[in-house]
Amino acid sequence: MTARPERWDVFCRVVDNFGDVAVALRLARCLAREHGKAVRLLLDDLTVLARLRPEADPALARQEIDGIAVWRWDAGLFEGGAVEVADVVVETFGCDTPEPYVRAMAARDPHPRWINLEYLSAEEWVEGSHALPSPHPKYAPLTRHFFFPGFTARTGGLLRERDLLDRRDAFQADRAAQAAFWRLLAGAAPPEGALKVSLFGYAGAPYDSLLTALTRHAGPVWVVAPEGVAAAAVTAWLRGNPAGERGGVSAHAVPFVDQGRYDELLWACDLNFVRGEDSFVRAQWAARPFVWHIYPTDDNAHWVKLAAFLARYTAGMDRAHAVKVTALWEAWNRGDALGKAWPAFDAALPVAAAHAEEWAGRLALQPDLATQLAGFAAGLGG
Ligand code: TRH
Repeated sequence: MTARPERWDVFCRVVDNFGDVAVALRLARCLAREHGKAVRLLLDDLTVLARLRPEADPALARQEIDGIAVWRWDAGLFEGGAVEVADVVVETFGCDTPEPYVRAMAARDPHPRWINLEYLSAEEWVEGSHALPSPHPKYAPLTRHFFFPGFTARTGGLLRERDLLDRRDAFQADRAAQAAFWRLLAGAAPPEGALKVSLFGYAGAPYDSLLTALTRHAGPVWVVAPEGVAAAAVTAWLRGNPAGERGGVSAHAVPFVDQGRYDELLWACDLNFVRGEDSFVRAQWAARPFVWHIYPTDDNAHWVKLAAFLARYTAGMDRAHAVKVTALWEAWNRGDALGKAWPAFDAALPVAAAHAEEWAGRLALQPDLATQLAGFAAGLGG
């Protein structure tokens, strides 16, 4: 008789925006599809899921998406009744597993393995904290382990579907597929030789200054901004039109696309402006130059995180180009005018493009996060 698949519960509480759900959904999908786990994803807000996966119905308390069970994590979901806990419990971004569920974990023998998946950071201290145990103060010896994504061998790696890079390479080599993608998304294909740019960021980025600076690019520019802050900025720059042309820049505010299409957008562009955590990682797998708008935090800790990633990312570049990339990223995150930083960055794009490919190739040498997490859980026994 074949053993039943190992049961994993992944908890995710939506803090803000899309990334928390995006990461949890991607992880759950990899664990189910690539590691044969029976995964239940518990989300406190299904509206974000429905944006990323339009076939999800935010009204349903339970549904199946991409081969995983998705439950709405309502308050009291685990109150007053037998709670069936999983073999492995993953709480994402410190979302705190519900107390009745923790009690049931402590009562089960053997205890489920319990892992907290942390936010991604390139800071040095992450390596020293990755995989550390923390016995529960009330239910010890029940123990939670901290699992950190990251860019080095002493971290948990990055989410990367097994077929992602092959699908990327096939799409980037297929001009017909790209033309079809552009026609579907923007109603037309970019002009031959255009610099193709995708825009996704937070309020406060200097979108208007970027679009105006792009009119100075030597050759046509094609800009696409999915629905949100960037799309509103494009429409404002086009004086109220969602699509149009100014100074050699053809700009398009387009609908928000599903996660699969968003990867294709990143693969089809020559330069991607991204934000948060998931699009930030997806842009790195696209192996194209990118600019990261980091999620700003009130304590300004995001500047330390930005600098830490830039230090790692530019370490392999010659200093002159590293300075230009850093200057544009910092200006973008500060909301500064780009009149000076953009031309220098533009001139460095060919070098940045080669570097982006080398960086993606280097990252791909690491085992992916789902594989490392499954291996880590197996190593915890139980
Ligand atoms: O939406 P975000 O700003 O989410 C952020 C991050 O998760 C950050 O770590 C967290 O601290 C903060 O929320 C609270 O950025 P992120 O992480 O890039 O998630 C956006 C997701 O949306 C990503 O998976 C890409 C996807 N996306 C689409 O699927 N279609 C689209 O059209 C666009 C623009 C994005």
